[in-house]
Amino acid sequence: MAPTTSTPGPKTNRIGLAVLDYKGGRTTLCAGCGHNAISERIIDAMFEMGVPPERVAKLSGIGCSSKSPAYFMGRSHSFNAVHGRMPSVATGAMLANRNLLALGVSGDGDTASIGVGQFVHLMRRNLPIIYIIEDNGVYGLTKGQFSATADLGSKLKTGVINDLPPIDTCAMAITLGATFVGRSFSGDKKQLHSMMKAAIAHRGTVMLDIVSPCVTFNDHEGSTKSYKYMKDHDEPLQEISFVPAFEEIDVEYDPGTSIEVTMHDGSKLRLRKLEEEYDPRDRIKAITRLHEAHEKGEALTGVFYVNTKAPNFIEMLNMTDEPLATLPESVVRPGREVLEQAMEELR
Ligand SMILES: Cc1ncc(C[n+]2csc(CCOP(=O)(O)OP(=O)(O)O)c2C)c(N)n1
Ligand code: SF4
Ligand SMILES: [Mg+2]
Repeated sequence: MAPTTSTPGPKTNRIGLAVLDYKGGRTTLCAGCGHNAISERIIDAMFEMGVPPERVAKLSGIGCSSKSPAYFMGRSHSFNAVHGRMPSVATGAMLANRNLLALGVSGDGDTASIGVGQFVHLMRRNLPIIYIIEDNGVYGLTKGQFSATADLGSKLKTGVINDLPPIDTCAMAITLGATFVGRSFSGDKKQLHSMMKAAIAHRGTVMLDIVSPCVTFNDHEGSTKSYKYMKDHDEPLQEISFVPAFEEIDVEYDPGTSIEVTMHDGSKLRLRKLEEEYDPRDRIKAITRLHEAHEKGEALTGVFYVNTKAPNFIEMLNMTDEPLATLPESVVRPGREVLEQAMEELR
């Protein structure tokens, strides 16, 4: 009789889930769209970090990018807000339940055009959220008009040239108060993967601008957000590696060539410097370096700024440890006597 062999089951993470538990619906985006690759990196990072899907609140606005939360983490909470208005919904969700892990997915149009007013106020609050801009320089969903992140001089398929300067969402986020700011490229699997894992470990506003080519409307010669342009011009500031708190740190880091940042949960973000002088803990230098990149026409990527010391919005508001959403009504909704007493005090 042939010996019986047991077939190994799927690989599971530290909370016993398989990668399948982090998947979502089948994508309806164009084949090759950068947004699909970003969804894959989110799935991988959440799986490897062992994040319970039910703890995650996916939030988005309107656009192809904002549709993408339907294509990952189907077991998580999800809210598709009005165009450019996701930040206020995300703020409300986090104030109601501070134990959630908020993951905002937006587009360059959703953020830097119609949503810029909400975006700036989100950045200055340091709300715990991972805010991703899937940046293709155009409004993909409405057939490819330039957005406010399109570079000066870049060309549409129709030959139209962009004659306005771009908004650098990273420089803006750092200036306003976001505490983890980086730029990556949907085609750079390794860099994006480490950046996503570090983002999950951060308890403040993470703003990641991820260049994500639109293969249908902005992937031609003359575009600065195409696959070819990014492959030819991508200049990373660091080699990024991330060691989660639940894994043992086996290799010593060399402070001469690397910077190690301890994240809120004890994980380590290691940045092997490719530019000797660059220190992502220096806010002023980070802003200066981004402005220099514009002057030189560089497509700079990497972790531009990280600050794990600043208080986040939940801490600043001095909120109760127990989320408002799970407190009993008798506590969150004081009775008539309390209201009358408050009115009396105002007289
Ligand atoms: C209030 C409002 N104005 C305009 C639109 C039309 N609209 C839908 S998506 C979009 C732009 C989306 O661009 P982006 O955020 O860059 O997403 P992408 O499709 O490129 O991923 C626009 C202008 C809308 N849906 N609602
Ligand atoms: S139109 Fe562009 S942004 Fe939208 S799904 Fe297609 S490739 Fe992606
Ligand atoms: Mg876009």
